[in-house]
Amino acid sequence: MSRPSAPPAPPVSRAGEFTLWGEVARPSRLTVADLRTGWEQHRAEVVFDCATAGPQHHTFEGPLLREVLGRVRPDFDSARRKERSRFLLAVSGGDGHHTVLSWAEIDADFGNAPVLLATRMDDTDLEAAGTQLVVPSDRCGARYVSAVTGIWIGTCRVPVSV
Ligand SMILES: Nc1nc2c(c(=O)[nH]1)N[C@H]1C(S)=C(S)[C@@H](COP(=O)(O)O)O[C@H]1N2
Ligand SMILES: [Mo]
Repeated sequence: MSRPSAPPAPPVSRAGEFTLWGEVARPSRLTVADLRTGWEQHRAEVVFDCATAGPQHHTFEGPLLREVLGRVRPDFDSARRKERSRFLLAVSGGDGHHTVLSWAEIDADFGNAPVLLATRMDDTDLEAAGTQLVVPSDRCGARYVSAVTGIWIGTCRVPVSV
């Protein structure tokens, strides 16, 4: 039986830089400085639970993920909600930790989750460490991927019954 293939690892990035790529019109490389200057900054005070360290309290600042992704132009007709609802996002950290979101989770017409790409955590600018995914609607910390190196956007193959 053939299994759907995972996206290949994103191209290697310099420290603090990450790649936006996949089924998009304009694949891009961005730094935390780009994130800070190119988009409106939002603030999120969050608590998430870590299985090993317990509850973690942080204040993050950064642009909304959906606004950043708008700039790379995913390969969908943005007026069509059904088309948008097919897209997935795979977010990778430099240490190999990776997770997925659906486009619909962050889309204002669906889940409308205010997911951020952080430029700052508490009193620390993230220029050197790299951006961090902030998912305020998650109870658990696993998707708060730090030192992000790549965000892949695309659709998965549809299983077809024979
Ligand atoms: N790159 C990367 N990000 C990661 C992880 C990881 O192993 N690698 N662990 C996640 C988990 S399980 C939790 S609970 C939080 C912990 O965040 P903290 O160290 O800021 O408290 O980071 C998340 N982000
Ligand atoms: Mo965790």
